[in-house]
Amino acid sequence: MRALGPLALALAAGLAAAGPPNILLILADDLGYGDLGSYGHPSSATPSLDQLAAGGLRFTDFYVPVSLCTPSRAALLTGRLPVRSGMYPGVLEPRSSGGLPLEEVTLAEILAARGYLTGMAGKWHLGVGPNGSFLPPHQGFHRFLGIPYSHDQGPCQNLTCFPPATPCAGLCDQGLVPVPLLANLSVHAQPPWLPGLEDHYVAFARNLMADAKRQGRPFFLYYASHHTHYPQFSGQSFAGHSGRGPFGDSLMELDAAVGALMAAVGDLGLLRETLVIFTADNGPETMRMTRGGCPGPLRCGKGTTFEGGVREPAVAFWPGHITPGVTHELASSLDLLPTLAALTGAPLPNTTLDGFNLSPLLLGTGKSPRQYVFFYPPSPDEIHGVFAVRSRKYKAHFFTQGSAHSDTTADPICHASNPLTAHEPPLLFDLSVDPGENYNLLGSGTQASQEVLQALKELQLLKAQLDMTITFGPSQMELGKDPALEICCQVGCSPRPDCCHCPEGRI
Ligand code: CSN
Ligand code: MG
Repeated sequence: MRALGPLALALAAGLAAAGPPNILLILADDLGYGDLGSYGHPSSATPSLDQLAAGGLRFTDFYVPVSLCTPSRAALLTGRLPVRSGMYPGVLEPRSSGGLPLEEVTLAEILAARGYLTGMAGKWHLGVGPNGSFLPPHQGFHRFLGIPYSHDQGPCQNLTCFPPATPCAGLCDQGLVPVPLLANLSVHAQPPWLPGLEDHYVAFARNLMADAKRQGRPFFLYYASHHTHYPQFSGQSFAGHSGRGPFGDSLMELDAAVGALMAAVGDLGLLRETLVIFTADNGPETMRMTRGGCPGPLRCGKGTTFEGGVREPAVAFWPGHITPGVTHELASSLDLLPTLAALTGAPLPNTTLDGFNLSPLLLGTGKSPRQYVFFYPPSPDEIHGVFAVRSRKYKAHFFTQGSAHSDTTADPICHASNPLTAHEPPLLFDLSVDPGENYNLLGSGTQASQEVLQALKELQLLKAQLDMTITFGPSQMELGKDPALEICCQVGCSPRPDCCHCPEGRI
């Protein structure tokens, strides 16, 4: 065994004295790589997130494995590629029977086992199931306040935005129950009044942090805001105030929530004992045009395996432990579980993990152990396997497929009209000089260098190895759908779904 240096010893002693850190994991919804001021957006109002970025480690090459909500969130909470847990194809619906299998081990479960008080506020999207059996209270969270799926997965003409009585823009999914706001396993409101939603979440978060401190235990708070998903909404202080339309207003409200959470941590005197991580589930839904996000210089957006779909803003902030700066090291949302397990001393699940422990990178003692990243499409299958692989600066696309979520971008390869296409040889890009994936190094008429041919071999091998060894779990989305599974605040009422209506304050 190598002797620990004085710095490592001091650090270990400090950690031991202070106990494991609180974890505040903040997730935005459908936020693009280019949407934050700190990532170059010219007009976004994101002072709190930018402050977090300036005082923390800001990642330029942080990825999600699938650019869609349900699989991305499953990956974040389990450290496993979502095909393993059956989180495909597409997303879970309000009437889906399936969900994140209970035998999957979540971040909340390992931290609860380590003595943490665990809570989640916001969008779940990992299943409801019979009797709510897949909801957060059954997946390691002691407390839950949130909506079990996207707020457009219901008739959103029933949702009011600001000013009061103004319908939110959009029609969303018709014929379903209004979206429920749950407190643990009970309906708090159906639908909730959206302009007041973020305030509820922040109040829940404050209580959780204060209670944990009072109980002398660390907290794990998973704060999964609905911002900036379509249809955008925001409270009185934000609607019309951002200078970037309803999308900017919702981002501004998210930013203010981040500011309020950080203020709460500060008021409790816990800034140096709290690791804050911010990222998002998938890239922007450009089909919404000004109501979708911005991928910055990256190609395509949500629903694709191009960079705009899978590369996300990410910041790790922990004063006194993480040195402020910018890192170009490879990282993935899959890495959170093993990293947080290492930083907190929580037990690792006894299962195949796809994440790496990034704690050396965070603490400044080493590089990222991650050398490659795999990308699956929203509808993966074992025949095609992985669609794209990045290894160091090179990325190969073996298959591409457009997505309606990425419609209306200038580039037709992003659109739903672009069918599943095999590329042999793959499209190969050098992301260090071509993050927009515009110049195929294996295109006809392009003379590939030895280095590029070597990278090609390596990427082909990575794909072949993963495809050969990975086991797809049974699809949870194909377990069936039953309207009776839709959550209803009025048990036994009729006619459904409209009778499932319990506005805030009335129940
Ligand atoms: S997502 O967005 O949940 O953030 O991925 O709200 O792919 O069919 C995606 N979809 C509703 C959505 C449907 C969503 C889908
Ligand atoms: Mg999403």
